[in-house]
Amino acid sequence: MIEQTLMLIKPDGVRSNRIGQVISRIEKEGFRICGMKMLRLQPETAAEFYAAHREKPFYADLLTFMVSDRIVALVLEREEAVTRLREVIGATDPAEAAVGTIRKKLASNKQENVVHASDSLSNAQVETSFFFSREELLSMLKKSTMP
Ligand code: FUP
Repeated sequence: MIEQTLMLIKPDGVRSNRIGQVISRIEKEGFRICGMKMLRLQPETAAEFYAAHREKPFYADLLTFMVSDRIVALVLEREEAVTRLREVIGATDPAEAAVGTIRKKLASNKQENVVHASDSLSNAQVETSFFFSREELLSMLKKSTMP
């Protein structure tokens, strides 16, 4: 099934000039970029985005990191996009990530791990709405039906 998913290039990826490298890799993997924007997360937005981790010991540090610089948000489309993007980015901890994955190649540690990718289709929809308006989402859907 053709799906759309959300990817973030995190502050460490932006700071280390890896935006192009990450985008080049995902394009080579057959993802089509439906939407893309650079922004700096507001603390309240970061807190909501990672609300599922509120009780975790790393939560406060994670929020500080996520607002420390700009991020790039992308909506990506392809067959089985959610599962395939998770495979391409690799495990949370770069030490455990498979060879050839983005995190294995570029991530520093479990927190500064370059990219985020939605872990389910329903989360992809919720997470996309953090960054893209209804009008932007509609224009992405229209484009996706074009040849
Ligand atoms: P992932 O889905 O691979 O991004 O990983 P999780 O949903 O488990 O974690 C979300 C984010 O929490 C990670 F991207 C980075 C951060 N994290 C830490 O900072 N420390 C940890 O020990 C685990 C996760």
